[in-house]
Formats: sequence, C-alpha cells, structure tokens
Amino acid sequence: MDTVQTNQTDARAEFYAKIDKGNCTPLWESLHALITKTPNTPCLPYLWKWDQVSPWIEEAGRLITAKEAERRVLILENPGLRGRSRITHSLYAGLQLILPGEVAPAHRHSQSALRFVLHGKGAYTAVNGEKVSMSVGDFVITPSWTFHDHGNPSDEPMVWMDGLDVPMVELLDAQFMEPNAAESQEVTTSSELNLAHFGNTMKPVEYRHNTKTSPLFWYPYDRTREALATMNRAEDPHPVWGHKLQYTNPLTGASAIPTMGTFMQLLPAGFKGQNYRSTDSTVYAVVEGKGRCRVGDTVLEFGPKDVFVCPSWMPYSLEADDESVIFSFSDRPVQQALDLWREQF
Ligand code: GTQ
Repeated sequence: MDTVQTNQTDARAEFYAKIDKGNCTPLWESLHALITKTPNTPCLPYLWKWDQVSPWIEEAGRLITAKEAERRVLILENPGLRGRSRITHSLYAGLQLILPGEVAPAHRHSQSALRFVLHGKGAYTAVNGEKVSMSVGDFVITPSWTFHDHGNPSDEPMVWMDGLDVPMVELLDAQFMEPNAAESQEVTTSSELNLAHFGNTMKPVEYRHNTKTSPLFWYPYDRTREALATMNRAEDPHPVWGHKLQYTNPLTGASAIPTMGTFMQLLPAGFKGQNYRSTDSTVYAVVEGKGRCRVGDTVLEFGPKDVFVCPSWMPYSLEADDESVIFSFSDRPVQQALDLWREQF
C-alpha cells in the first residue's frame, strides 16, 4: 500500500512538472484556496491618524513642488497590501497637498477619481472647463477621461483625500492617460454653474448625458451637513449606521461614480452601532467628531481628518463620543452591478 502511495505521489509530482512546462497546473491542488467559503481579503483594518501624517505631508511640501511631482500625494497603503499602491484590494487612496500659488498640471485618465477635502479652503479642481473652489467636507469628482487640474490661489495649504479605482482599471487592463497641452485648462464657465444645473434635483431641459458618471461634480459640505442635521432632528438613527446618505448621480439615482460608492453619515453623540459586515472593503474619512470603530480584535480610535479601513466581510461597529460626521467610499456599485454584493447585520 505504502509503495503504491509513494509511486502515486511520485507520479503526480512528475506529471505536475511535465505539464508545468506547458503552462498548465492541476486545479485540485489549489481548488479550496481559489474558491473560498467566505472572502479571503489581504486587506487589514488600519487607521491613519492625521496628527501622524500631517507633518509628513508638510515635509513633502518642502521636498518637491506640485508641478514637479505632477501630483504631490502620499499614498495610503494598506499594511496587508504594501508595495501595491492601494488602500483596499480594489481601491487606491492618497493624501494630496497643494500649497498656496501651486498648480498640479492638467491631464486625463480612464481611472475615475474622487476628492474629499480634509484641510484648507479655496483651492480648486477644474473639470471640463469649470473650476470649483473647495472647502473641508466637500466631495468633488473627476469623471473618467475628463481633463482635470488642481490649483491653490488661497493663502493656506489644502489637503484632500484622493480616491481612485486604479486597481480595478489595472485588473481589467483598461488604463489610458494623457497630459493636456496646457498646464491649466481654460476656464469656460462660472464655478457655480454645475451646481445650478444639477445640484437642485433638476437639469437643463436641453441636457443630454452619455456617460454613467454624475454630471454634478461638486457636492458641497454645507448641503450634505444640512441634510444630515435635518434627518437627525426628524428621525431615529439606523441601529447600524446612524443617518447615512449616498451621493448619487442626480439623473439616475445611481452612484455618482460608476466604480465607487460614496457616502456621508452622521452618528449622534453617544451612538453605539450594532455589528455589521459587507463584502465591500470600505475607506472612512472623518470630518467631525470623535469615536471608535471596533473591527475584529482591533479598536480604531478616530478623530477629525483621520482615515481608516474596514476590510471585506470582517464584522465591525461604529461608536461616537461626540456627534460625528464621516465620509466613506467603496467598490459597492461594481459588486452590486455584478450581483456580488452582500451585507449582514
Ligand atoms: O489628481 O489626477 O492621487 O492622477 C493619483 C493619480 C491623484 C489626480 C492621485 C492622479 C491624481
């Protein structure tokens, strides 16, 4: 019997070596690592404290200009995904600094981007010939293949979180990128026009849209904050997520960016959320308040401008000491479009 098994083991090893030369490999050696019972993400829970990273951002500002860097960004790399330029398995995030007087030159790429302002007031992103002047808590999108440049005519530094679908577009090998001929694109419209056109659950009657991305690209914080404050006055918080709104494409009600779901939630002071898990690893950025996220055995103590990650399918809960307002984004719309998304609470 032993001999037979040894022979069989040898025979299999020989077989694997033979087919390996022709780029074939046996499924039965890896089936259960490949098709797992539940998500098996390399993504780990992690918190980037503003107090730790902001001096590094300032230091980067002394080492290189925005123009030289093209984009002066510290990439937030998940500790389980070091060297792979990503904050979750499917998403890229970084902290971008624009100093007074600087310009980050115009380019476009197939990756979609979101900006979520953490610090400063008065820097702009220009999209499609329109400049939007940004403040803390504003959410701004740069749709796939639209020229965008950033600049800071104010007298204070601005830092925002960039979120991009870089790993997803890389997975699909669908990346394209090109610089604009001019460093800054010509501004052709007023900075309030986009909000006037699309920010009031209305649209210009002659408007025809031909992409999946929202035509609204500036979602100012004061409007989001006001909506959450009204909800908080008028109804009980949800036991898991408090009061939570999703940024939408006003033409369709779908997610503002087709590849990334974006949300803002308010947790009342003293809120203790129930345990929750979902298949979309999620990046959170805190605007206001203090509290903690308990995820697995980890406790992430958060405050304003901190960024943290909750990995796919790992149970977590949110608690707020003070009234807290928290932005988040994930690949949820992609999973939903493909009938893959699950949540549990
Ligand atoms: O602002 O266009 O963080 O192209 C990474 C790549 C920001 C941007 C990033 C980019 C940008």
